[in-house]
Amino acid sequence: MTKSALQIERASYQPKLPDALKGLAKAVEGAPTQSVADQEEIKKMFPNTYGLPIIKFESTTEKVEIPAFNVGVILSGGQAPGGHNVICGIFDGIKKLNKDCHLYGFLMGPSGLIDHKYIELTADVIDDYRNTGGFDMIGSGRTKLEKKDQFDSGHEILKKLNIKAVVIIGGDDSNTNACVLAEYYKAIGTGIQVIGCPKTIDGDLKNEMIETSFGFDTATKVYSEVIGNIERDCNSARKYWHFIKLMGRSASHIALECALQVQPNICIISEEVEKKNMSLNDIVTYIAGIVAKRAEQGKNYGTVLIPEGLIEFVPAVKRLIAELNDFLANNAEEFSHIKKSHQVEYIASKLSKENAETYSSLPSGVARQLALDRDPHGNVQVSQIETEKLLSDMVATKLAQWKEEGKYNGKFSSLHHFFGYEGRCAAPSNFDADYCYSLGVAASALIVSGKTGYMASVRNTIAPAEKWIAGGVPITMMLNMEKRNGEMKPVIKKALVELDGAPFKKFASQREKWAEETDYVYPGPIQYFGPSAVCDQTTKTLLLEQSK
Ligand code: FBP
Repeated sequence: MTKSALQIERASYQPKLPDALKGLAKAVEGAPTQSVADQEEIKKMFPNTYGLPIIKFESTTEKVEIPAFNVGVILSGGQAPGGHNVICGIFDGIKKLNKDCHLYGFLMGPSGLIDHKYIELTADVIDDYRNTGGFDMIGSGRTKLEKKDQFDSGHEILKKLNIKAVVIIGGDDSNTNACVLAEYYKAIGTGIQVIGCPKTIDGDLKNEMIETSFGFDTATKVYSEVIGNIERDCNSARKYWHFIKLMGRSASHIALECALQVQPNICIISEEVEKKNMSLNDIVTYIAGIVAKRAEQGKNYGTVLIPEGLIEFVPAVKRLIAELNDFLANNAEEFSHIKKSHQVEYIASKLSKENAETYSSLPSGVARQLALDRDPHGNVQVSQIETEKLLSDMVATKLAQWKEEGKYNGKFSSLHHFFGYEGRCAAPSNFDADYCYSLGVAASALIVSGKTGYMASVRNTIAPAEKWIAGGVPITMMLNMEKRNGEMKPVIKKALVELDGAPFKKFASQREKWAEETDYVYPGPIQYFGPSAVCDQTTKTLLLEQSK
């Protein structure tokens, strides 16, 4: 493998660990837990893994002989910076307990477990990937682990490789699957443990016990760097409005974090759009209003941040998507025979009157995109919907109308960007490198403590790493019932932006000033070497949320 100078230097970076994980750790159990909602139903579905206590690790000097054991690991879903360090943490964690332990990586996501595709992760492999971005060590995939025959096929290979525990590194959907698998393996008495790890750049896998998902820190730093560069270009040329869509699926955490970092003229937050029951036209009027105001000051330029899931949060579109999801789930066979050119018309003819009207009012490109295949977890593939173009076209039309009415006399020229894939495989920031490595070591400690159905957790993350609190949280604690592919299912509750939370409040208190003045901030690239104040800073979201 040919390596860049940064990769070579970075390979020797020793991630920081919480004190409790530096030597030997013992698991201290807290009080029993409950799911966030639908307790009775979830308890019934998870009789073996419901109500487990929270685990906190404390360092111990008590040395116990641990017989060698084997572990399997899976990377699941979208890439997020730091995934390799979780695997390195698991490897170092189990080798510290017994040097004869082995680690196996299942290839290309959960399908590797089902299809028995794996490699052994030896020290040579691991050392090549320390502190690197990407998931290319073993690849990732979005196969949904949900059926008994998949679990049984997985069990066969786990038994054959004498694997004691499997670690699933994934987002809310993948950790939901980890929970279901843990319950199944416990129920049939396999003795195989399943541990989850909180991954996703989207930042929407968080709750009282999981402060942040890994990858959010690095990805938002990469996006903020490039948005900052665009802002500087914008403020130099002074002739374009830049419409920038940002990844993040449903939640607007990425857009909000970037807004806090770069202070754009406009940032739309989907959760606010929903709360205020805004229509697409209301959003367009809001943006056009700011464009017009800046034009009065001779500023025919600016930056607009748009979360990729926005369209799903416009209440009328949300109602439409809910009906569309049910319709597509129940009529997949019939729909597959409809010619592409007739699909929009066909769908409109099957929907309720209100939703058919909303559907027909959407530009045909967006209407077609909403009818596209869902991902294996039933999600609309929002990264493929070009909201940034849709909005800038609608703003241009509105401004042209205002011009005719004599309400606006500026120039409007727009450029479009979509930042998402650019940030998912970046070399992890110090925060993500440390956090991920700690999660991996915590996962190995959960395994040796005999736990299953737990997500590795590291808390107190705005303190220096040695003061971080490592442990495990029962995944059933995060579950609630939601409709997926037309059926009610137990799933991890997605964390959306809270409008009464500190990050949104901070943004809301500043946005009018940022809209009219030009007060851009240029964060620059992630720094891997240098003063801690520059290299170890975490996200503004985490700082604001945790500095209560
Ligand atoms: P995860 O939820 O699996 O972490 O994926 C995050 C994400 O990057 C979303 O922000 C985006 O909408 C989606 O993946 C894109 O999916 P794909 O990689 O399949 O194109």
